Amino acid sequence: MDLYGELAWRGLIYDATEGVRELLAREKITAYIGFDPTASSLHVGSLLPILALARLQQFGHAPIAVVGGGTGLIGDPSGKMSERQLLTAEQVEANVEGIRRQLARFLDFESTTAPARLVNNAEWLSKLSAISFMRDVGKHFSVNAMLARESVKRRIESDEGISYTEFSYALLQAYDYLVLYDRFKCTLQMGGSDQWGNITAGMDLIRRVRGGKAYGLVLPLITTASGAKFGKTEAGAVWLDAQLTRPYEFYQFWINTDDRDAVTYLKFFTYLPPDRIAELEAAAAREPERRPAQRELAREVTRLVHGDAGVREAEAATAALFGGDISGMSVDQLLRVFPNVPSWTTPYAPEGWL
Ligand code: 545
Repeated sequence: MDLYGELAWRGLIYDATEGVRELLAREKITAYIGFDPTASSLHVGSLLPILALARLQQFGHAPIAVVGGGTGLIGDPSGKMSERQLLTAEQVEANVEGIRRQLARFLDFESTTAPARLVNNAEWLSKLSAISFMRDVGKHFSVNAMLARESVKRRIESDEGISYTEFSYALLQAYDYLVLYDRFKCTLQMGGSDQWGNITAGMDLIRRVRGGKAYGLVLPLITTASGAKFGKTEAGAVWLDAQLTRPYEFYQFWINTDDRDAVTYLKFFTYLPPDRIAELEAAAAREPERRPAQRELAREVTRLVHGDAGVREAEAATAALFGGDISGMSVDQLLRVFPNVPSWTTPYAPEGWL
């Protein structure tokens, strides 16, 4: 199987521009995905694109992760119902560091054949002058076509409208693609399906100013069988940062996957091969009450994000809590593992005291 076959089997191809399949079969390419530093950590929703970069590398292609230190100062309107609050430069800078560190975990920078790269678009965007941006980038875009874009149209029809700042966002992302095309011969941009318009804007720019051919591929946005928003619990978003979401909570999030979603998520979020996933699917059909698919899912994703130590911590805590025996755990361990487990305090009453 080549990369395209692998992604297709996993259900990861929502849409792709003409010729992507042939491109991936024909040559080893360089491809990128961007992440805006809207928070100090990535969350489980970002795992799909992160793993897409890692899978790309496993098939011998070179991945670039772009941290949007520049675009994060502007704010992408794609898929957003209302205008974003601008982040301060300090917030963005702090968030860039957190996200950089997390992305680095999933990529191999030492590979001799297809090393990964991690770049910050502030490097070039912050140097771009307004005049050259309008002349060299803006001139290639038709406002008429931009107004017709779904994410822009929706906002124009709403009472709030859209600022010129967010309206211009797609041009910055398009310019990024051009820079990466020039510097690294990057010819594929991926992202969630909300990024389609931004990605095709970059392809168009590359064609107009370099006469070059670039491609796009978008992943599905993750849905749940119950209709609830993926990646949220009552405690809020499920973060990749162990300080924000403990490995135990992270593990439990995956254990709680709906039976109807478990196999889909094994394909989305793990590197397990088709035969292993087929086994788990059969086991789940035989004895759904044991949740074999969810257990393996939880173990695999927790290992990817928090390592073997994270899996051990999560499984020990799960056994203690659900097995009913926490007597072997120290107060410190309990507090570390269960900060968000419902709890109450009660005065100490030794046995026979009342
Ligand atoms: C910036 C510069 C580029 C190319 C892309 C970007 C970012 C892009 C964007 N992407 C989303 C995002 O969310 C913030 C959370 C991450 C900390 O806004 N304009 O940055 C998400 N992206 C991953 C997927 C996405 C997308 O990071 O593409 O679809 C979610 O699955 O929403 O040159």
